[in-house]
Amino acid sequence: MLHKLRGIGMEAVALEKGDGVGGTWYWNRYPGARCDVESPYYSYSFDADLEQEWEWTERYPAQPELLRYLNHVADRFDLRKDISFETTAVSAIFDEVSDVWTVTTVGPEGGQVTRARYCVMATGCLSSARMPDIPGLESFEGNLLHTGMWPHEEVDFTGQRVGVIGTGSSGIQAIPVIASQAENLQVFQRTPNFSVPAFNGPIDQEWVKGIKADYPALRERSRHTTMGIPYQRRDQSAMEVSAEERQRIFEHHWPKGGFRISSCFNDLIRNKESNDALATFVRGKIDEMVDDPKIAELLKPQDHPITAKRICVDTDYYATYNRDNVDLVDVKSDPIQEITARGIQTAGKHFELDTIVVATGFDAMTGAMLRMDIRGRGGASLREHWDAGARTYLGLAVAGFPNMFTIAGPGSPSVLSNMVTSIEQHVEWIAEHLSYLAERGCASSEANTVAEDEWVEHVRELSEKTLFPSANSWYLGANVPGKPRVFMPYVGGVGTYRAHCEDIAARDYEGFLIK
Ligand code: N01
Repeated sequence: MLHKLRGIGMEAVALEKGDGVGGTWYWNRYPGARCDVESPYYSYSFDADLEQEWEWTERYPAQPELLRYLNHVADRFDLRKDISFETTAVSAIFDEVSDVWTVTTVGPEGGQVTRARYCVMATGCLSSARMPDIPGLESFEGNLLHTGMWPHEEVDFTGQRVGVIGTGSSGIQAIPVIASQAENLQVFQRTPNFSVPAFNGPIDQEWVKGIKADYPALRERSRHTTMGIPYQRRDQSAMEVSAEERQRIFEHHWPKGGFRISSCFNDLIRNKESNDALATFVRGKIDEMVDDPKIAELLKPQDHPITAKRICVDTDYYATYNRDNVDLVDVKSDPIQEITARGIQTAGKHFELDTIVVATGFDAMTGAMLRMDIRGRGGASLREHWDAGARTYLGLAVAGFPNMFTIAGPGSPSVLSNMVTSIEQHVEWIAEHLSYLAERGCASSEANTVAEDEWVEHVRELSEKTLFPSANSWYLGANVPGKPRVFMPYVGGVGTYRAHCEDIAARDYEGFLIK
């Protein structure tokens, strides 16, 4: 966004809480942290030289490599000089008379104030890490680590008794690596998740060569897909083929790794029968990978449709339970009661631990913005506006909050997609919109309430045509006690969404009040 704003001749400053760039890849330094989108696709497309010159080493990039890439981008485009690091925004207040935002920050120099006509919230969807509400958490005398706030120094688990709480993507990635170091690992699982192997490895140079030769076309294709990744989705229902053919197709896609399995039919997230077929197939794979049938049973999700929570992409996750130093503790039947000075107390047992790794996730999609006191027209607060669930127009703007734009905000495909594709689309759309305002000498743009209401309704209606809302996921806010249950991402796909945004722009930003 900063680079793009400079490109359209605007002056911009970025406020960043961390002491370096990288966002997700700056904070999530836990062992095994890795992207679930293949590296050549999980990269910026805005600069042809950058995409040609950067060399990825692994098919799925690990956190250190992604952080190197993002630092490289920051240096290459000389971004740091306009980034204020270690600067946490605590409030953003809009002044209706001057049409200017005042952002108050705290940083090493104490409190400061930044004034700007436009305020772009690039605050992230999974950037507000949540500690679980378990009594006694602060009394633990060992090492307590959250995957989303991982220390910068290397953590060595050698010789340690380690407990991991949580088996979402973060836990599933960290568990095999911790197990390979620790003396003993206890995994505290409340709800199993579906995970598929990445089949990661060193990147195939021939494959990359092909991609680099065809980058413009591949990028363009990605922009019009459902997920923002240029996979070909089979245009057929899983129920249109015989059971044998279905099995053959699932088997064919499985070794391709990661999300490719969810592209093998076109109705897996819409048709319960098709979804059940894939879920049964993956449960069968868990049986094949886990030696102890009782453990395999505990690891099989039964409570939600597959892909209704973001499917996890792992390396050796299920096989880790075949190790002698790893135990699975089913905290659904034996709930965690408290954390003690020396470990974890469940209803039935006390587990002595040196380190507890908390992989319990985030206050997703709205958490980072709602931590700030954001006030729009008439001093109205965003917390109140979103009291019954996030409301946006296009996931890009909020009625009553003029000149504020959100990147990958609720109501846009964001977390259901390749984030880089979605982020770039929002950056381009916002920059074009700001250029449009500048060309016309306008000082203010605001989503109107009717357009926002209609978009919120459209996002809800679309989600209800799918199986997504039937899972207790963070997409719905279900992981945060008291958070309103509203399905936040737009399920219509990156391509359809982009066309819609472009159409709104072509119609002189219909739904926006511009003056
Ligand atoms: O968090 P989660 P995450 N006691 O919310 C459990 C992205 N990501 O950090 O379901 C016991 O998914 C909770 O159990 P339950 C990706 O989009 C991507 O793992 O509430 N357990 C669940 O098992 C992902 O979806 C990558 O019963 C408790 C876990 O903690 C998103 O980030 C890698 C508990 C939380 O799972 C979030 O993933 C990592 C308690 N009190 C993350 N409270 C890539 O691969 C919670 N849990 C790119």
